[in-house]
Amino acid sequence: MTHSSPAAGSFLPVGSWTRPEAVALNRLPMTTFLREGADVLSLDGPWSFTLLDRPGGIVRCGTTVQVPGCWTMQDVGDPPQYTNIQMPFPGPPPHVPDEDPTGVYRRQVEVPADWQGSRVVLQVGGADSVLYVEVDGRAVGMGTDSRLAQEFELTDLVTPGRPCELVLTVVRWSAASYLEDQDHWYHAGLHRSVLLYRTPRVHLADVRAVADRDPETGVGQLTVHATTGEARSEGAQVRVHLDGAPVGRATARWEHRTNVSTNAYRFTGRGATVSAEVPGVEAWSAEHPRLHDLRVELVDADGARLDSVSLRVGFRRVEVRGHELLVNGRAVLIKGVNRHDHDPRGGKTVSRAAMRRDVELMKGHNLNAVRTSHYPNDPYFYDVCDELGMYVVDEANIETHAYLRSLLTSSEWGPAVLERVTRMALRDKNHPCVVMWSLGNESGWAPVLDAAAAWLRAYDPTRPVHYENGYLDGALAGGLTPPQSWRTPRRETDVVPPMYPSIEDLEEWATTVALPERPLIMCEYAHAMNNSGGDLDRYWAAIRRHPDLQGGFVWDWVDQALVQRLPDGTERLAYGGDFGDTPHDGPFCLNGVVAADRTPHPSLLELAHVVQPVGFAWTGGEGVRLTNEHDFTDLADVADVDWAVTVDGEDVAAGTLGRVPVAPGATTDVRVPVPPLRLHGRQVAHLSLRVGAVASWQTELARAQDAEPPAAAAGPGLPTRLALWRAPIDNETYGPRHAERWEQLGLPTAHERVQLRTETEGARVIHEVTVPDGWDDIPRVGVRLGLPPGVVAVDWLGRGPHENYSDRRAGTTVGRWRTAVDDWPVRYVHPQASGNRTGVRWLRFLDADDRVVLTVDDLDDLDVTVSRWTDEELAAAGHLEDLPAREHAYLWIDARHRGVGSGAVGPDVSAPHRIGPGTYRWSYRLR
Ligand code: IPT
Repeated sequence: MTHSSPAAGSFLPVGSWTRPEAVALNRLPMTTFLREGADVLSLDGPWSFTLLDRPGGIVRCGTTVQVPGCWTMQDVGDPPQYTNIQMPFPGPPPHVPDEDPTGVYRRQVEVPADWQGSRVVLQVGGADSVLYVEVDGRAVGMGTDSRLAQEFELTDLVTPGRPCELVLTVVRWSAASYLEDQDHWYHAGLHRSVLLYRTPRVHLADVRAVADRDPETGVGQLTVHATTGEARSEGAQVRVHLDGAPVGRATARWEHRTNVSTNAYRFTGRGATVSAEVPGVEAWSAEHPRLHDLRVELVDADGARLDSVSLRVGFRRVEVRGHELLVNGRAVLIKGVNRHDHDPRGGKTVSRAAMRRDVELMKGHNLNAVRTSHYPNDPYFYDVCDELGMYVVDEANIETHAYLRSLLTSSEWGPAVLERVTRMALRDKNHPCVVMWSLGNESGWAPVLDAAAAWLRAYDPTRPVHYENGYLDGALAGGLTPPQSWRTPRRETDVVPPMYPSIEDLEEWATTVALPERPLIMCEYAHAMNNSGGDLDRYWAAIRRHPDLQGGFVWDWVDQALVQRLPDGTERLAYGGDFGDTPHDGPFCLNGVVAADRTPHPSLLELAHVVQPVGFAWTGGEGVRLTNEHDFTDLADVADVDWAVTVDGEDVAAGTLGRVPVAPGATTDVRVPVPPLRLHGRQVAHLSLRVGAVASWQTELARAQDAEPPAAAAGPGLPTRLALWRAPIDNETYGPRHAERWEQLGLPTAHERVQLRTETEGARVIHEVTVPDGWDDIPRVGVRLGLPPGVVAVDWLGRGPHENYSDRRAGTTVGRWRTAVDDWPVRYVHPQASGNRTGVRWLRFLDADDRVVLTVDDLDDLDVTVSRWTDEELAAAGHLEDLPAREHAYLWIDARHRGVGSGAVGPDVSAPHRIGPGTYRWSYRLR
């Protein structure tokens, strides 16, 4: 290595960032991080920062930035860039642009005086994408892989009690970027914490704890491998305590001896292994995340303590048996989401509080699994998953999407692949939450992936291996189509993890194709781009019907919108291209079931309902069958089962069945004491059941058979206009190009050509329209009315309270709801049609004094939208702030309204939720 003077900013072996095989130099082996308290010196906070236009180039900006933090989010003149499949810069690999923003971080650091005699290590939590380290102008090392910590030993470079200068240089674009071609924002900088830590010279370098538990007998088997570091200490012992009690000890082995046969045949490596049986140990699961404290000590021959570390373990067993993934012997259903580290202000820097909130929100919405798409997430996230209970598929930071079929077949990328996979496993091995290792995403197939899978299986036989592209072999090699193409998964994956399969393909797989020895778990499905998430109920009906389907991970958890400050000082939520980033992929980064600020989207509320762990079915009369889908929890331990009867949304009776014992996986029949009902006119009665916050259900009990209620006074005759179009949702713009087709059919102006026949009978308004032949699959058949001025709130009876569509309404109930007009639509970052409500029977529009301005009733379970914006305005807007502020609002009453599907990437709206040619007739009363 060469180094320039510190004043020049950094040492960088020329061109090393452009070499795929230059993975790391002088970097320490990955271990589980075990130090805390006074042994750690945080270097988080402000650092002096210089941005160069390229490594060793000219200064573009000198300032102070926060660590951890992406410099792309700190106004230094180098914004983030969003691309999906395409690389953010031109290739071919390993070409790296000459102009290559390079950040030089500097800081005075004083190692505490009482660290004298200790070993001192620098840990850089995350550097995007290549890191170079120097201390007082002396080159220390370098390394790649933006999503794992890198450690360098500084013991001989620093003097405790005396300041030194630490310089961390980060190069933004590198050969490594080709391995990090994920669909996300490209940021740059030190996005995770930086710290120094100390250990004794003779120390515990790493601990690997395997905590197995036999689900039949409840007997735990604890095996602790402690690796000892550095110098030699004859007769030293490793001692292990579980929850404070000693469970075993073993003598540590140290160095290779001079005797060859001892070395060759007996010495298995430095350290010690302690094993112990733990009878009757409580299991860890996502439902009961029971953790135990493990303390590992290194003591010398005289019993004096040399070193001591603590960690938490959970006893559980994960295995693939036949076509099932078993956790503690149960084929758990994977109710998962894909998660990127994303914060709307921090980019890849996510606070601990935000990570905890993510897991709490997931748990609160009945989810039990996360795939860390598509790289190891922040280490704290796994601590929270251990503690709160989530099954994690831990994915290595490998995606070569733009060069999927070719890149990894070149040998120069091999070392990086092995480093990324092995270092992830070495970091996360002790987390009970990690149930599978994943080799990465969309990187084709190459022998080095087989090698990586082989390494994982040898190192850690306790977890299956997952690889998304591994199931695609039949498609890539043999030209087969799903589900036949899933039949020949490569050996590197232990599960079949298809992406965005149709329900029909899943059913066919389960009934005619399925492999007897590999579970099917969808690694991505139900692409939740803005207004999306149709047919989730049908996916889950199929999953529950077929033991060959075991759930999956929705794409994805959070909208990757970023807060952008505009020149006038206001802020907006930005997507690809908004920062002048080119190339870019526009709003394709907005696929979250929660908004960037973690407000749940209606798709999450639907998901929470369809995966709820309690099933209900009407068995006739007063009978309801309860199914307990928990794997390890009796229903009686969850909450009371409460019931309520409503008539047109008003409660008429309610009660509780108290705690109902139902064993995990079992069903039981209960009787609900429904009172006799007398219904009139068009009244409808519903029965609802609820089990705490976990699950709810509603069914229609009865409908009145009487004549219509008497007609009221004549309506105000608001101007109405035919509506056959809606502002296309992203699922209609991307994927199937309905938006274009509708434009060609002239749907936005169809009211000028297609006749709407309207009759009135007293207050009743009756519409009829004939949708011409050939107008297949249009978004709606309805009318748009202008509402009187002064309307600020809506009170209605129908499905709610949140937005719902015919293919995404399982998570709603029929009831009486109220909302502000402004809150009726959903503020998707990329404006589009939103806010539909199905099954509407009446609406009342209220002014600021709560006076009823207009009543629209006698709707026959129609689809209704209320909005201050027209479809034309929504379709023309790129961002929310492009929409006009308006006093008055519009009301759409539709005979039919198209579903949402998930067609941007995945199945389009299914047949029952499409609208075609024919004559439609619908009516309502205006008062
Ligand atoms: C798939 C990717 O794995 C994911 O990262 C994301 O890009 C998602 O789809 C789309 O939003 S790739 C796609 C080609 C199926």
